[in-house]
Amino acid sequence: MSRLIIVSNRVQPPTGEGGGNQGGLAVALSAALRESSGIWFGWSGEVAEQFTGHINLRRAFGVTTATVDLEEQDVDEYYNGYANRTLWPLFHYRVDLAEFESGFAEGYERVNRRFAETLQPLVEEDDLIWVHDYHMFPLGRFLRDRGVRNRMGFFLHIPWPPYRLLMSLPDHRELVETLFAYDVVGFQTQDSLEAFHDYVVHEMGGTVEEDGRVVVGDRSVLARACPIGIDTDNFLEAARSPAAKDAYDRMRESANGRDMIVGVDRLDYSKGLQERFLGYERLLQQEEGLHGRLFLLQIAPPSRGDVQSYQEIRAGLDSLSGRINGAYADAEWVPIRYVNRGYPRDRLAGIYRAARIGLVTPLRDGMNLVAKEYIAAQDPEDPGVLILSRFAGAAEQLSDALLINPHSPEDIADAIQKALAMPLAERKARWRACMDSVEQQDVMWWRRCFLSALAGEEECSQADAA
Ligand code: GDG
Repeated sequence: MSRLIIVSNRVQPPTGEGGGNQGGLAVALSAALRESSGIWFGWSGEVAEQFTGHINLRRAFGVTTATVDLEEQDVDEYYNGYANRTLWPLFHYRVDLAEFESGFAEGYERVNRRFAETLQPLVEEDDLIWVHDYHMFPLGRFLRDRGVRNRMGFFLHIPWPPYRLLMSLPDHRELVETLFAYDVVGFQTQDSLEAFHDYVVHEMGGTVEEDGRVVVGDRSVLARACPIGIDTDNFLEAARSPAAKDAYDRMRESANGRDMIVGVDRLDYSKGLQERFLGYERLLQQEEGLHGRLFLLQIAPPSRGDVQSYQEIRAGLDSLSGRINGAYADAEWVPIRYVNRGYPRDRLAGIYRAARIGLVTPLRDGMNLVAKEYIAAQDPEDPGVLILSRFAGAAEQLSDALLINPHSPEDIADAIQKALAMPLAERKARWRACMDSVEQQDVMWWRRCFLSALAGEEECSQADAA
């Protein structure tokens, strides 16, 4: 078996305690790396006065990590700039929020060159290299320029935008060209894969072959949809832990007989939090009889606080939750419990289980692991109902959830009512269908799906992934 080198912007070594407060990518990669004897390379998250290329090698819980520090200007231009103020909004269809600064693009290129320069000496002949996400599109190109001939793959965790939208990015063509340095490119969904095909066919005059290869002139790359999953076994274990049980008991006690709706999201404008609150407000307007009988617990740990649009969404949510609570709360009931902090993973599992409804309303999301975690945490004999945005990648697999349009408050309000009234038999049937997918297409399946393609084997077919 070849050694695996995983490259991602941030490297978070496994803690050995089932996850801690890690983001989706980190949770998934810790699980994927647990069985590999490879290296996880990326930014340490630390800032140095000057970039030196010094690699900090560590080994923890079976995973070797190799990290480098970046300069402040790198962090501003590459991470807060091009990655999070240009690509992230644009790829989530928020061209109105995307900022196009030439300094960002230059910083992005410079940092990717630095990563390539630092990583290259670590690469051995038979290594497989697996690069992750929108921070790193050109890394493969720069490694090739430095003579790296290994098999290399790229996986995009966020949506790939429709081609006309992508064209609003200056240098869109250069960005897409960089993908042809890889042997395999993976997307979360069929929808993203098709959008990539569209671009290549319409903008580059390329073709899509039956075996999934996308060909432009004499270059080709295998492109496929490989939806990411959660570490289901590990999550079920966390859900059975004493901490989960304790969190469950406390939530039930504090709910005091009321139905709980739960939302758990990084505080990000792509997650549709305002739309969620407005949908819930619509329900309160429509159904006075529900006042005092349910509440929404929104857990939203802040993220990317250095970026202005994130400061704005935070302020907007503070004011919206305040307005709704001000309008509807009484001395014994508050309709929204809005919490700006994270919870340990095992306690989160108990909170999911205590919720009658999981409300997941992103305006766009590559996948959305919270939807899958909510399903995994349910009691099979009395499961809650998942309400899921059709614009989350997860909707392709979890089509038995109640699928909604997050832009419509009415749709959200109706779905909550439907979920509250849903008979046990229907809840069980919908949950079982979703759980089958969460169990079968877990993070290990995803890793096999991608790596078998990267290694040139054919272990998971496109049909499996659909
Ligand atoms: C990106 C893509 C894609 C959240 N709050 C707490 C906490 N979390 C954990 C959740 C979940 C993860 O963070 C969030 O994952 P998502 O998938 O929902 O979203 P992103 O962070 O935007 O992830 C996304 C993902 O990459 C993987 O490919 O699905 O589309 O945007 O695991 O549980 N964890 C803990 N406490 C919290 O308070 N412990």
